[in-house]
Amino acid sequence: MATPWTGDDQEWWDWYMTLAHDADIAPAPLLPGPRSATGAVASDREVTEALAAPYALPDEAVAFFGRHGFVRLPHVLAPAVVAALARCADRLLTAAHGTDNPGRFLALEQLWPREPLMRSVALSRRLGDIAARLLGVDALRLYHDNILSKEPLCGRTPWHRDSDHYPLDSTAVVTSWIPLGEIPDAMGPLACLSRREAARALSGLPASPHRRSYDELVAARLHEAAARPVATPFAVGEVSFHASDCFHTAGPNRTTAPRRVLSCTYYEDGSRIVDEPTALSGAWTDFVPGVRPGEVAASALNPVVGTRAPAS
Ligand SMILES: O=C(O)CCC(=O)C(=O)O
Repeated sequence: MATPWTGDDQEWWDWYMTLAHDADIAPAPLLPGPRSATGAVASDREVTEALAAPYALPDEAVAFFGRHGFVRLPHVLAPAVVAALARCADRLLTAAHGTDNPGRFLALEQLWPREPLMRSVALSRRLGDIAARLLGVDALRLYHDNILSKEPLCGRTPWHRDSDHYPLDSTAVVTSWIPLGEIPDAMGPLACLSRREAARALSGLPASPHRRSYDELVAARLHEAAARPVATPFAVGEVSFHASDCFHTAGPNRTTAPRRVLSCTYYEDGSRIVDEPTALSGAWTDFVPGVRPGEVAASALNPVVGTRAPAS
């Protein structure tokens, strides 16, 4: 794993998803996906304004994140904003991959430099400030943005924590997970394990998150300890944030509709690229271009997007 990844980001995800030890799921019967939204769709200007507006983040949510390493926040986005983002994601995914991708996990990254609506999300003051307050740091930079589409029949996302993936020397790293519609159980909602449960069940794991046996071992240890992640369905507008030490997985998509989310990762300003990024860091040089191992991660593609001070 010491060798860097040489493929592109989609090739990385294609490989990564094979690390789920029970990746294959029975082909049928698939359940119908949630009913498509029929309400209003926000205009581009409305999306940008909504994503620039402050969110009233309760102190209890910050405390919950500190204790557990993740938090789910309700009503971060209005349904009309979600509908507009879902429409944009659909257009981009269809242009890149067509419409028939059973069993695949599709990822599009670094969209914000070229797509105005994706820029509203990636550079969102609302989301960036939430992330900075959750981590308790003064300023956060963007690592990358993503559209993630778990297509019908795609299996589990392997158990992992992001600190094994990002080539950053900081523990102050957080990722948003923004559903582009309702995500019922059968679609594979993100499932986060609390820090307490991870400490109880997973201490001393071998450092081999690049192997299928790692996912299997995590699942077996959790089963043995009767430790369970929070894996409940997501409502429209709800957004989850997870810290880089949060163990997480997601179930298979057993529905006829793709499970789609936007996701942005942020890190504390001043963080550096580690000395030896591994293949688990995937196409990291696309996200921090021109920055070499050991240097401060602050390229032109890593703007400061969140501060702890409440937005005025
Ligand atoms: O969407 C998924 O299934 C996995 C996402 C993930 O691992 C992450 O956002 O860190």
